[in-house]
Amino acid sequence: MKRNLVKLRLIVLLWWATAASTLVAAESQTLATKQRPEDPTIKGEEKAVLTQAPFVPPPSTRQHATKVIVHLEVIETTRQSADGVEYVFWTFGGEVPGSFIRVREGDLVEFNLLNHPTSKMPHNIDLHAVTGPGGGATSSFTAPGHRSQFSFKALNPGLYVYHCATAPVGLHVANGMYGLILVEPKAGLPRVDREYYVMQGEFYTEGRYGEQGLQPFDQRKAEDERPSYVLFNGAVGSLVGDKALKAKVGEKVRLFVGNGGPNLVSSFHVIGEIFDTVYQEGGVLPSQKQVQTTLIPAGGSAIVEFGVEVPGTYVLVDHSLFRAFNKGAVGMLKVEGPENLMVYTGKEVDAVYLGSLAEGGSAAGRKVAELEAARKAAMQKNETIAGLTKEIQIARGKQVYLQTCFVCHQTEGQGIPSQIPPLGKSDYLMSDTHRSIRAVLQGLSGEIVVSGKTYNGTMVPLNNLSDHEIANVLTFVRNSWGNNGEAVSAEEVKRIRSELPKTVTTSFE
Ligand code: HEC
Ligand SMILES: [Cu+2]
Repeated sequence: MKRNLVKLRLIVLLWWATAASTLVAAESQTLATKQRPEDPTIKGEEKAVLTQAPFVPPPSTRQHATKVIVHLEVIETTRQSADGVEYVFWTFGGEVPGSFIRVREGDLVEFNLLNHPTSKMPHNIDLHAVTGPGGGATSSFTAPGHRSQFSFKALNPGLYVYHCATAPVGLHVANGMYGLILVEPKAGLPRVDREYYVMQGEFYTEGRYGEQGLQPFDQRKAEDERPSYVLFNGAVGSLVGDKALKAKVGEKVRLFVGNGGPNLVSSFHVIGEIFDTVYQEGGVLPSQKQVQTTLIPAGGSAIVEFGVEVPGTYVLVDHSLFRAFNKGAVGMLKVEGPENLMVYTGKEVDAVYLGSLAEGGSAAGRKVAELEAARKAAMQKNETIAGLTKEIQIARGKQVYLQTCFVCHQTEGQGIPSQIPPLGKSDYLMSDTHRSIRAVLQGLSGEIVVSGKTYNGTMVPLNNLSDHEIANVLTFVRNSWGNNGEAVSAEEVKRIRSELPKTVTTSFE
């Protein structure tokens, strides 16, 4: 395996060494022989404003075409794709997705592709907005430490994907080499209050979702189209918590949504919203109104617009739901503002309907308590280790919380009055660790009293979470929003899981 890699590197090195020398030679030739004829429609020039997702450059106020100079740098970089999970991303502009480029129909785009000297691979760019062979790919093949330049006229307005097209193309795209370029129609797009950039892409790693450490690319999984991650903007949690998209009640939001693939088609949906307008496949005609879910092909895009009338958290998903809840394709839009009861009342009636799922066994609970006490005593002897482990668990647990629990218990653990109990300052949570582990493993229903208030709802079992995930998320909630408690260990969770009645645990696995 290692030896093969070395061999591959050598071949690649040789390949770009030759490619680079041809390029240098080609450049002097190109400069000598190819002269772009004067274009009377182009007035002046400007440097393109590039932004990283989720941000979008401002619309142009120009009434004429100009020469827009783009400098896009390719950087190969190791980054977190999820908490504790690293991946070597190949990027346009240092991030996944690549920088957003915005030009106007009729502009002359002078495109400069720079490949950072620390890169190991040559790269190029195929912009779907280009009319010309390879969308620019053939003119932009660039060895590490080199720059290529070519120019194109943005003839067709629309929202276009760009991506690397260097062989093996699938690998370059799978490593994150894609982004969006908007060629705005001459008349511009209708005015909105907020514009954001969201791009989906899937990742194929040797480890399963969440497996810690630096994860190598898995060619076999890529061929079989079995990704371990399906992500918005290149990382699990890139659009949740304090990184969520923001808007205010009454505003109009426009999302420029792309799909880098390399394989999957996205069923893009915002939970709790209806797209007032969709520009299907990134074209410039508002092609459909009142859409729930829009398909975005691999290597394609869509523009969606909607007004936000009701405050709250709206969740962006790929509605192929296991991708959302098990592979990372979740983002959030947080809308602030006054309640709007005319449009949405919140829950009005909460009557018991579901049969109750009993709480966990009691004899088993006692035995666990004894073992637990012994373990805790042993652990407390080494405080530094205990403290550090806890910090790490809290950080990891936050990720689990923001993916699994926040939908009900809300982002700040505040719950929903008379429906979902709070986790912040919850005596129910803090007084009995084992009970809270069982709550997650088995679910919880029937009347409970949390900090003096009675709740009678149903929490579904969440035993698809691993022992580590449950331990971490409980450690996080037991140490957030005013809570201050001991860490919960994966061993504790494992033990309790193994002692639960089998009928409950297995039916959800
Ligand atoms: C589908 C909604 C839902 C999800 C998701 C959910 N819960 Fe709950 N949770 C509830 C409801 C409802 C109750 C109250 C049950 C009752 O009334 O008997 C509850 C109760 C609890 C309690 C005990 C009461 C308290 O406030 O201390 C804990 C602890 C808890 N949940 C933790 C979690 C954790 C941790 C997660 C994520 C791993 C989670 N819940 C995910 C709905 C949910
Ligand atoms: Cu590339």
